[in-house]
Amino acid sequence: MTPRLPIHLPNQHLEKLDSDFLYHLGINSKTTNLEKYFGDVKFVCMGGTKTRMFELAKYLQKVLGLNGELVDLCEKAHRYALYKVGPVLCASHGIGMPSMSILLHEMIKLVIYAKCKDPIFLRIGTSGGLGIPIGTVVVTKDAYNGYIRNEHELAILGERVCRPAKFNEEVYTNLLACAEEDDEFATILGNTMATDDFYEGQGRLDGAICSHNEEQKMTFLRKLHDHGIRNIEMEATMFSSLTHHIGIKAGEVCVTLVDRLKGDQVTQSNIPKEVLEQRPLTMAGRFIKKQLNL
Ligand code: R2B
Ligand code: URA
Repeated sequence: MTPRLPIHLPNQHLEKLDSDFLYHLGINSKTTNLEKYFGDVKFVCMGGTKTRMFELAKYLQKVLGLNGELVDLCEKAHRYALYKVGPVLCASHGIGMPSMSILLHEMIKLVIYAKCKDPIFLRIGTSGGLGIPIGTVVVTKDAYNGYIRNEHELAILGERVCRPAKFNEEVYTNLLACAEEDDEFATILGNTMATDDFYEGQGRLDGAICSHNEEQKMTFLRKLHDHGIRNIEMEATMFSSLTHHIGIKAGEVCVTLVDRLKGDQVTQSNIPKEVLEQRPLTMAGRFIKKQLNL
């Protein structure tokens, strides 16, 4: 099959570089044989924390019948953690779009330099739900920014640049199809809002400052619900727009930790956090297994 991924990224300046130092990964494109170490990568999974990505890597070893010591390949750079399990990379991205965008730029360049064939990028995360039971897994269709627009906005050279924030239809359809009848949780397709702030940006009343009231918050949250938004997190617009712009297939699957129509504090659930956090990992495991025809 011919790879869909373009050989050249939409950045002609990269062609003039003799070597590219992926600074936050601590990897040099010239001194590391990227094709040898990463050429077989088919999936790049990203999630907020190092611990969760380690758990994902361990879980994927089980799912794929692989073993061996899991080594953080980016430990020396002291920023993100990166584990490799057969054809899957598991990387932590931190909180929010600035942090994830740095990782994403460097991971995309890494898979391009390594000549990976048509890799799929997934974000496996946590979120706040809107009118759905805590613990529901939301597969994202379209991502909305803090202005309730289906786009990602970025300041470049002092100008406002907006790009569509769309996930790949084939990926979200296949992710959704990974739900199983006897799952203890529901999996739904919905739109996701990504904000640049956990407190005021997500309409919370419990930040260190707040100048809106309960009624204004509820009006805002109901408006989001009317846009088909079922969960709120902090990365989806950047992630979907960057991958869509390049033509990389990407998807996002998140568990909800709170129902924002019922409150702001992430303490409502009597289901342990580890059980909730395992759910999107399970979905990712099933997706990868199916894609590999295992
Ligand atoms: C979900 O959880 C984090 C904030 O607590 C953030 O990274 C996100 O998107
Ligand atoms: N992550 C978020 O960004 N918001 C929530 O409400 C919960 C997790």
